[in-house]
Amino acid sequence: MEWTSIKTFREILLEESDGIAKITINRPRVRNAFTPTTTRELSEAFAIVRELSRIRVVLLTGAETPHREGQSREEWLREQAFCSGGDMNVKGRGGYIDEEGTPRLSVLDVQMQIRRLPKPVIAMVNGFAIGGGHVLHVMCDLTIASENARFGQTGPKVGSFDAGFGSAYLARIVGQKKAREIWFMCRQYSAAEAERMGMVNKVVPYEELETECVAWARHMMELSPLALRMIKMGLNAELDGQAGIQQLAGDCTALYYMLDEAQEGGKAFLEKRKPNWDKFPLVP
Ligand code: 2NE
Repeated sequence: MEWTSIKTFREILLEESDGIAKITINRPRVRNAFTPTTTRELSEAFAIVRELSRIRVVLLTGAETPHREGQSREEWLREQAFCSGGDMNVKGRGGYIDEEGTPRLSVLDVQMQIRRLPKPVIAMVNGFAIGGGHVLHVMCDLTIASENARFGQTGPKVGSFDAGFGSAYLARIVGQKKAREIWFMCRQYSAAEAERMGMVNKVVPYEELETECVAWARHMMELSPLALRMIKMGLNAELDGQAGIQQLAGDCTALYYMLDEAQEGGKAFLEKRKPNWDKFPLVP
């Protein structure tokens, strides 16, 4: 794939190719851990891809570490990361400290953006998906992982936790017992184990990861975008209570506005007459 930059950031890359956007967390020296700068940039990137109608599917991934001299391929593969969660260097009281000294947990906003993005998001998990990085993959609609990927939570080991989507939604995917095991034991799981648990859709060799994700994206791009959007919001609504219903209902309102019946109401108001609903008989 030839990727073209959409916008330059400090800690992420935002690129596109043929209707697919790729967002890459670009801090490989720390296994792509995120700072408040990373999450602010991720939020901006997700806002940009939401607005761009030519973008139909989004990939989220982590940057590769450079190959070091004398390092075997296996050693290099073991270093790769999707995201290792919050950057412990800036974890302070009340959150991750931004450059102005304000503590933030702004990755929660990124999680919501992924959940509400009206387009499919694929987590392209190329290595460690740990802590808050694990939650990011859980939030994505689909996860495709390379064989070297490792999954797990560390929160209770390092003085943190995500009892929101990171636990509750995880439990909807892997079941309560497994979700409790993942959080209570803080172990790591292989890509094959993650696939067996149902939190990974497909596992492929490292070299094939991007090609596979692009193939899935292209397949979805042959389907009705509005149908995919409504299915995503319906699946969310079942779990998200009134906030989920609000999102699904908002999309239904947008669809309703596309009908002549909805136009008639507004027109009648402006023309100071009674609306004529008889023109729009209800189907059974
Ligand atoms: C990811 C993992 C398992 C990789 O292990 P390994 O052995 O391959 O690498 P190593 O040597 O641990 O890491 C390489 C370099 O990256 C840094 C390390 O400190 C190390 O730096 P140097 O010694 O080379 O200078 N690094 C890795 N992860 C980092 C991180 N998250 N922050 C800062 N530096 C990091 C292993 O590295 C690991 O377990 N990492 C920590 C994962 C973790 O605990 N993340 C935070 C969880 S809490 C969270 O994300 C969160 C939340 O729970 C709720 C809300 C928001 C966030």
